Amino acid sequence: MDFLAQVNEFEAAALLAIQTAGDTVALEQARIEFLGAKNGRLRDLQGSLGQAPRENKPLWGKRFNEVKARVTNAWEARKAALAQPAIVLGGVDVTLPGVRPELGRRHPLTQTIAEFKEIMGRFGFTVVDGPEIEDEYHNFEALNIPPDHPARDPLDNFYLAAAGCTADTGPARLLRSQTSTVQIRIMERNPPPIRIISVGRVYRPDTIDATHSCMFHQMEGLMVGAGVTMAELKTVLRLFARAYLGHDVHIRFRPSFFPFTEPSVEVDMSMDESGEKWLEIGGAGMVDPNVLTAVGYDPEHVSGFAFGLGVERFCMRRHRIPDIRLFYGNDLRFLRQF
Ligand code: FA5
Repeated sequence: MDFLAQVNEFEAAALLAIQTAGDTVALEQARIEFLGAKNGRLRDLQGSLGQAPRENKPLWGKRFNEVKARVTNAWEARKAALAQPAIVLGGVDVTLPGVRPELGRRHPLTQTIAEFKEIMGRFGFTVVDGPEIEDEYHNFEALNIPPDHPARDPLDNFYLAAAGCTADTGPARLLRSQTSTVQIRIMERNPPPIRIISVGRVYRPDTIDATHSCMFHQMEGLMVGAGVTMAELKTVLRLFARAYLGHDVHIRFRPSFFPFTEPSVEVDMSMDESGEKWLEIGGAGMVDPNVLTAVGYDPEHVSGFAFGLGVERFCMRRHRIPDIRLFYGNDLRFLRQF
């Protein structure tokens, strides 16, 4: 644990012990443990501070002094309070300190999603939402994925088997496997021009590893209008990646295939400066004319681009998070760092 994290932990533990000390004996124990001149934890921290790299000393020292003053004051205040006779009202000792509620914070992915929306908002994209439970028409058919396509294999999707929703008893439903479903829902209901993003959960029975989860988030982008080109797609993705990850990130495009875009690309981001380590962050391309026709647009008059990016992977690169599973483990030692 780094020094500042240790100081934070010390502060929380010391204040809790002092404020909940019910009598002078417990308070003295807390003093010895946390503020004791011989083996107290504050003294240990002071020792670590002494060995800190020079450039960290001003910031760490300031924080150390702040915490030292706060804990010492809390101890003095508690000592004074314990010296007062207890005031018992209706069986409750009103001089006892309350239990301070712990402040929560937003999950790193929630923070990332908010930032994605803010960046894309600056580029003129409006945020829209779509359902997580989808029908086959929006998840596949309208995206030019025919019934015999391997992407529709039940083993590669989470089909819902609730009564009334199975293949035998009614229209099949599934947890959406991509946010591209939202493209269709938006174009069905709105005439061009369109410039939207949609961020949300998607589900796939992928084998879980450091970069794959069976539930993850994608950001879908769609821009349709007269004369929209691939050059604009590449510019938007590059500007977005730089806005979120900084100017040293490199983006590369590899030819690929998606049934609903033509031409299609896969997008990778550089993971370090070596130019050798890349991670796939999304798929993209020019919306296939068949898809435009299916939603009632005229591909002779409008064109568009679409992209779908993996949200977790961006956040992992920004914060150097080595494993996607950390997002979903609910380990407070991880979550407290954001
Ligand atoms: C798609 O999902 C397409 N819908 C993207 C697209 C949109 C193409 C619009 C064209 C037009 P793909 O399956 O490659 O593509 O997933 C996109 C990104 O989601 C991947 O690059 C990766 O960053 C992320 N991703 C995919 N599977 C997982 C997983 N199991 N865990 C975490 N992230 C994943």
